[in-house]
Amino acid sequence: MLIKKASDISATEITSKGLYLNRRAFITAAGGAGVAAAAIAGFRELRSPSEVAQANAKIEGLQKSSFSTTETITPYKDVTNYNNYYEFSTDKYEPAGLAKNFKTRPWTVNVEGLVKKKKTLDVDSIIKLSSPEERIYRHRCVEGWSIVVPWVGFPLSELIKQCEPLGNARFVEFTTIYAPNQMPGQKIPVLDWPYVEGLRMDEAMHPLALLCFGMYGEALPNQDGAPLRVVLPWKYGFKSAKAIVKLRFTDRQPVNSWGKSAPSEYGFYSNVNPNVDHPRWSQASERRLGEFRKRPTLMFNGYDQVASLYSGMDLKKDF
Ligand SMILES: Nc1nc2c(c(=O)[nH]1)N[C@H]1C(S)=C(S)[C@@H](COP(=O)(O)O)O[C@H]1N2
Ligand SMILES: [Mo]
Repeated sequence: MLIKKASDISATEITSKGLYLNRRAFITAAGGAGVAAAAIAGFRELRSPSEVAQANAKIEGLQKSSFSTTETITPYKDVTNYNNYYEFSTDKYEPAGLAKNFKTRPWTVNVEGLVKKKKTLDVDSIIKLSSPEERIYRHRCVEGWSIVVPWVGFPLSELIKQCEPLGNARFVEFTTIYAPNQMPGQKIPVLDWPYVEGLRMDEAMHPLALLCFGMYGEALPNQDGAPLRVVLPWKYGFKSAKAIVKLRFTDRQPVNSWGKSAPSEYGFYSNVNPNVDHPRWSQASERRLGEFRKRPTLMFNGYDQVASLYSGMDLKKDF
């Protein structure tokens, strides 16, 4: 992963935050009391799958989450124009343009490995499994920048339960689509494609782990991982794989793409940890997109709820 200069990141926070607030006002006005009532009753009011497939389609009936931070949300413009998505490009400004025509429908997700029954799920049936929530999470990239994003999705555990993993499944592995004709970065061997990530089962089942298909009240933009990604706010960003086509349950720790390419730099756990530096840079502080000052990085990115998952582990060794 490359390091960007501070001057590479724009800082037009005020304008874009206004834009975000307007979006919110629009969503509320459009939804009205019906949506609020539906949210209370626990119904989801997603639009039809074909509409959700369209970038910028509004997702209605969003439930608020007690896991959300109240910190200032990063401007939509920054979150959608500064992306790590090596399948498209190693230049963070390029995925927004290069992913414009990426095909996210039809889309299926294969469920393999240690499960009761292997199956193929359509992404739109996955999206309908549970009520969509808005989760405003901090997200910390291993390279030292952070963002605050109102993701849309539901707990990853809901999907895992549907997969019916066997008792000996200890890990879940996520694989991203391999489509070099659509993803120019996959023609370059920067990583061993397709992109693979993994979690221990108890991490994947933790209520903070989000299966994500939207952001800012809308369907996920292609450059942010449409149609389906995971979001793991206590881990460095690269653990949150985009454009997932496969879930494989296994009894062995998966070999993830970044760990394979540079094992001394990117560990399997990759929990945000200000006390364990990357071999080439400090992880003690971070810069939020849209800001100039540095802020201290927090253990588990401030998500202390996950600490018990790692009790008894040496997080300097299992970094
Ligand atoms: N398939 C895939 N998923 C990926 C990546 C990638 O290159 N390919 N980059 C990761 C990294 S390093 C980060 S920081 C986040 C960035 O997510 P965002 O662009 O939505 O902010 O996506 C992660 N998921
Ligand atoms: Mo990252």
